[in-house]
Amino acid sequence: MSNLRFAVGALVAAALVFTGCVTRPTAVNPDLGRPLETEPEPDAEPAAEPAAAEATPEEEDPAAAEDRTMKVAGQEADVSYTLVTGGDYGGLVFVGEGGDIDGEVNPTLTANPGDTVSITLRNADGIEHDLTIDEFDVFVGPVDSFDEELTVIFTVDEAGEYVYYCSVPGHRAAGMFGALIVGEPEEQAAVGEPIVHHPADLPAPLEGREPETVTVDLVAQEIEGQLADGTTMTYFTFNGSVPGPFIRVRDGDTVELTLTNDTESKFAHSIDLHAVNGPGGGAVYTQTNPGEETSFTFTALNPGLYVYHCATPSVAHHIANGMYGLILVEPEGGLPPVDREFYVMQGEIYTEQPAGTTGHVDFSPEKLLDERPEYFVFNGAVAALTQEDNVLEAEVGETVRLFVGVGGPNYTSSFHVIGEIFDRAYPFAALTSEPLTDVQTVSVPPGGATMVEFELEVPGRYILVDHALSRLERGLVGFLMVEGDDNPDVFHEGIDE
Ligand SMILES: [Cu+2]
Repeated sequence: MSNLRFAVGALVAAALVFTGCVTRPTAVNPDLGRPLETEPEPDAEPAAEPAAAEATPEEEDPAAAEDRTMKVAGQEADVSYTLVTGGDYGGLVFVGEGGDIDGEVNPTLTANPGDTVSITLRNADGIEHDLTIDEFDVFVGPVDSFDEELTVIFTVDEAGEYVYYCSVPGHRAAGMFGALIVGEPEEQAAVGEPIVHHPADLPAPLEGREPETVTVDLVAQEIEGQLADGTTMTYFTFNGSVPGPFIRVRDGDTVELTLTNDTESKFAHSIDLHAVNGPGGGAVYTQTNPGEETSFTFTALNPGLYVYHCATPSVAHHIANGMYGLILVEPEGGLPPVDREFYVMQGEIYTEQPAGTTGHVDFSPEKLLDERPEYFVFNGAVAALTQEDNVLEAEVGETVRLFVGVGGPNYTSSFHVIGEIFDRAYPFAALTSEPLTDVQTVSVPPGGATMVEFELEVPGRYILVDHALSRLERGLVGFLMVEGDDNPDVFHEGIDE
């Protein structure tokens, strides 16, 4: 996840929330621990009784209830931690107090198997919170008034990585979670195939050639791909990358398309190209079982920049897992020449495990239906286009064209390049309409695209974002690195005398 950290660090913004949100590992290891005598009663109505009753092992013993330090029921904890909520740090986080975790946001807590662990939770923001660890049936809280403090002691039986979090609705999602590591932390980092489609990997302009017959061969491949540092998921791809290949034809071309579904696939796949006039955009002819091949032919009648995607049910699932791309149908005479062209697509990723989990993560059908992605990505992976190998590169004085599409499946992009203005923007990728000029942000719907062009006047780093900027913190960011001489007439520090 260091890539995402890097990117966000560069922006400074909301660093705390980011840290809480995506850097903490999760493990799902049910039934590995037992609570000490305490009966956490997760179903109990928390407000009905003094909260201390929930947090101390022997509810009948007032002495134990009052002693909220290290000892509960005569037992001393082997390790003890104090976490305070929010406070000066702002935002929905736990902050460590004392010891090695002092001042750390959502600190990683550690213990050895067999230890008794004491966690004291103190309210420092006056908002209701608790601390929950599912595997150990730990629930301490609620603490809902300023300086209210509760302690829980429990035994950790088995090595593993667990998550502590606040179960107040929305608080975990907002960043109130961290890791409890029992024993030696498992090496969970997973390595998968690189699936990021390089943004400069697209065919050259057709330079006004005459219509012809074009062959397009696509292979549906299911790949264990790299989602983030240490994190992999099963992608569905066209030709092994997200997005799939950039298909470039011209108005009037006859396109002969063949779709092969890899023998290793577990799912059928297909293709719907929005550039097609005909049912399903080709999906009616291309439902393809693993190891099989289908084909169809279409004539490109409408110039424009179009999304293509898999259209095999559940279509949203196949799209979310990476099966989308762009097809450009150049108008007669081609597009005006530019110095650089780039290919960028936005998508959402829905995983069972929260963002930041390392290891293999699983697709979540529930989160897909609820439209609650864990990640937003350009070109398939977390902060993919900030990585050295995959940044967009250009030079001062050059004209840049971005082909931008949204695979989605659900979220409209407010596409923006921090530090630049689109000299020309083609809303909805309507390339035969006059462009808008001098545009800051373009709206790109799922299953839609846009084409923007701008000249670069000043060197430096420009940042591709969806200006719904919460998504940046879930992985949606890219860099355009521009080299060249400074241009103080346009941009410089300070004010001239
Ligand atoms: Cu598919």
